[in-house]
Amino acid sequence: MSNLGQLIEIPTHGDERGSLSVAEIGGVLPFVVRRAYWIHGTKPGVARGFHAHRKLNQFCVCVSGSVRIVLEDAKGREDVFLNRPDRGLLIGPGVWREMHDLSADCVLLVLADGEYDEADYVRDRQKLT
Ligand code: T46
Repeated sequence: MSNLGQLIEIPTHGDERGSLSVAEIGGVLPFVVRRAYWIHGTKPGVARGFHAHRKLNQFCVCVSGSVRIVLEDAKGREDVFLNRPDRGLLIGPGVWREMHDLSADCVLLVLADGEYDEADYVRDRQKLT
């Protein structure tokens, strides 16, 4: 369960060949994807993130390995563990995020509703409202 983010089961088609998971607008995706990036090859013991976004919505899928994502806002803080390619985490604006304990094989795919914009980042935790 998550209150600060939304954990979403991704429709997955399995057959004798394996599995295929789908994230599409009108399905699990509440926004049109304008950017995709993925985090991989993280060095042992390294944590990432440590910011919130002013407007950006993102859908994160750990397509390989595992990661612990810490979410925080002015009301609380929680851990979300991602380790399945058929589950996504929706994170909206105003939520602080940190990525910890990324496994060596972790590939974290992030789908976003906006282009990269440094002005959208909130890097001072005290400014979370
Ligand atoms: C987020 C978490 C989950 C770009 O040039 N374009 C991009 O689209 C992104 C995302 C990053 N960059 C550059 C900016 C930095 O020089 O790539 C470098 C690493 O980015 P950053 O330090 O912001 O990476 P993380 O892992 O701390 O945060 C990223 C996203 O930036 C952020 O939006 O929510 O993953």
